[in-house]
Amino acid sequence: MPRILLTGAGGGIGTRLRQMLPAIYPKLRLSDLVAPPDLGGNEHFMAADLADAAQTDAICKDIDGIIHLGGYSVEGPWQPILQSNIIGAHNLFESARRQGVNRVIFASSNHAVGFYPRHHRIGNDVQPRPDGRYGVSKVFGEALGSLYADKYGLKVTCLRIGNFGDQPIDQRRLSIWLHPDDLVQLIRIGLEHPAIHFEVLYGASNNERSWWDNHRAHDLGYRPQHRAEDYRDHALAEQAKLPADQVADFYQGGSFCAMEYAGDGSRIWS
Ligand code: 15L
Repeated sequence: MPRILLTGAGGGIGTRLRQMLPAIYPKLRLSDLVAPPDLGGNEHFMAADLADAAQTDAICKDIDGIIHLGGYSVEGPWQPILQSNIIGAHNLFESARRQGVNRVIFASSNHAVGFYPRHHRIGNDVQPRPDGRYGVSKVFGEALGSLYADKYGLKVTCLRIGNFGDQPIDQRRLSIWLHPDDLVQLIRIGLEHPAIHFEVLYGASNNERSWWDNHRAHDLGYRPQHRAEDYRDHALAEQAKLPADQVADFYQGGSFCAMEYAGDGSRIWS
């Protein structure tokens, strides 16, 4: 029975996975900067600051597989992203190597490729086009995963997560939505599939409007159970309440692309 570490256990995705994973992986260790306030007596929690290598060593001890959600999860200032997502991701992979962890799932993001236009369908082999400092940190994490797979033999799966939740919340999310059940399916592939060496998969449900070619996930057995179009009317009604934005509406990364945007706007019409 594999011993699994879930970092970022107090975040939005982590909180949901805390409910879903124990049935599949009973030996689950949770970690975050501070314990979730509703921590149950049957849950195993270890606090850790990812920027501190001694602390990441401690949480990785006696672990077979890591689901690494921990870190700064949106666009923001450089310093916290540097500490949590750059230094923190390096510490995590390094501790995984030192402690003999076998597999790592790295929670990457659609924002690693957010500056691809929406009309451009992309696979998992395109050049990165991050849409902010957060996106750059996700590109860095994917690069670390590749290095630790090739050089040190870790089995690494990077999930470029779209938008996680029970339903798509606007038009953009109809293309990138990821239902919790489908994320669990992808996690199981990363932690259990015998063919994993280094993979980049898109964390997306069965979305008719997807901008991503996720055939590699399909080849590994991924069969998403949830359809974004089932929520189309609600998502489009929510979209109608939002102001139009030429940059955000053109690029896959949406509002992350529009933040601080001072680029060549003529590219949008070319
Ligand atoms: C992400 O990577 C963020 O963590 C999440 O909060 C959403 O903003 C999501 O991307 C998205 O693009 O909708």
